[in-house]
Amino acid sequence: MKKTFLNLLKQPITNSYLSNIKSSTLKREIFYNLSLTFDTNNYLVSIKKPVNPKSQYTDKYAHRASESKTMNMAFKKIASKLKKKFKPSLSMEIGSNDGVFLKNFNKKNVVAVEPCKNLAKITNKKGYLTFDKFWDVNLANEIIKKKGKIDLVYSANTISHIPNLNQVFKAIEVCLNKNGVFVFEDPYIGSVIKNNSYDQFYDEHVHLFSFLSISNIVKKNNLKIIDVEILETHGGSIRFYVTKKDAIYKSSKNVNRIYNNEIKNKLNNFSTYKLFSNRVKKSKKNLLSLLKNLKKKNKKVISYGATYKSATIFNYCNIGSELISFVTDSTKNKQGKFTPGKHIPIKPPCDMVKEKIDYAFLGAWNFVNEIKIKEKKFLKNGGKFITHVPRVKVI
Ligand code: JHZ
Repeated sequence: MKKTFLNLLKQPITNSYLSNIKSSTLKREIFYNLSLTFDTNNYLVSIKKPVNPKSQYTDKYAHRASESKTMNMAFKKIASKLKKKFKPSLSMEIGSNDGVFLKNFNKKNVVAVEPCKNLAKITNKKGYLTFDKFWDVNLANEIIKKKGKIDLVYSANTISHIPNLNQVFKAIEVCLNKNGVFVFEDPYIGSVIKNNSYDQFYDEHVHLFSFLSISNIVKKNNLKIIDVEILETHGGSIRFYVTKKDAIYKSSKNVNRIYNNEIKNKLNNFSTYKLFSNRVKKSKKNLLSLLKNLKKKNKKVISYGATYKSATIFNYCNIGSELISFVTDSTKNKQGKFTPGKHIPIKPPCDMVKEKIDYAFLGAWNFVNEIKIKEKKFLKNGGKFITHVPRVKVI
């Protein structure tokens, strides 16, 4: 049974950065209700009524995974680890974005799946065979017909975006070699609960995974988890290593360790999610009171990183340009646009000292270390960052 534990109110599609705020443009903006459910049967956390993927993964997809140094390094590291460990002849990535992971592979030995046509064009142009379609059994069959069965499938921040998980794993079962491995990583619900990072809930994150929920779903599809890791990436992610049920691999010790940890933290218990939802309400209250106080004191506050995550915060807390003057972002195709729902202007990175900025809310709090290094001058001149994780505070 699916039980609702959190209502994050009316939310826009996060990828819909607006080019202007004319009333005719605003009329076309799509909103939906962001309610989160916990499935008492398989322990999966999901959006109650997901948005149609066709209105999300368009040919105007904005996010570029290669915009942060941290992620470039993380993808390089995992690519080299996987190549060493599994020695794949043929690899595939699902959700290849702008090729930040692919670039670590020889073009002949890897194929990619990316339904956003503007992104698929980028990697195709670079010489990586990219299928601009949604991942499903039909596509899996089309790919193996062309390239043969696959030794290594990798996917980062994509599987949690797909409503029908049974279809995902069925397609994996179809395309993997006998001893092939499927490695995927997505934000971890355990970290969201611990860090109060409720902004990990937005239209694209249809599910947030735990070990418990994924082990239930893979079992149903004749697959098994052979290893699992908890990562620092994006403020807390979980990485799974999945193979066919009869593959040669034995399960790593991490499997039991993480299972026990999740039981200890009651990730199989609805009350954990209800308590979390109370903390979210408190976080909203505290953030609004901090920003309103700063406004009273005539402080100039901006937001750093026009993240999809921050769309949830601004829309849930009702924060617009009366509290946040503008948002800065290094992604060229977000600049000059307006944030979804609350329509705050997005500008390119600026000299925060010259612009006399007093505070910057960390929309990209997951890259706090990288940003602190970049904005040394701002910090040295008395500038301060604001975060809401794990609680609302000035840092
Ligand atoms: P970042 C997107 O979410 C969408 P977002 C998606 N659904 C997902 O799962 C995650 O990515 C992985 C900018 N920036 O990665 C770049 C600076 O301006 O936290 C990005 O626009 N200066 C696929 O948007 C944004 O911040 C900087 O110094 O929540 C970061 O977005 C740095 C480091 C980043 O993901």
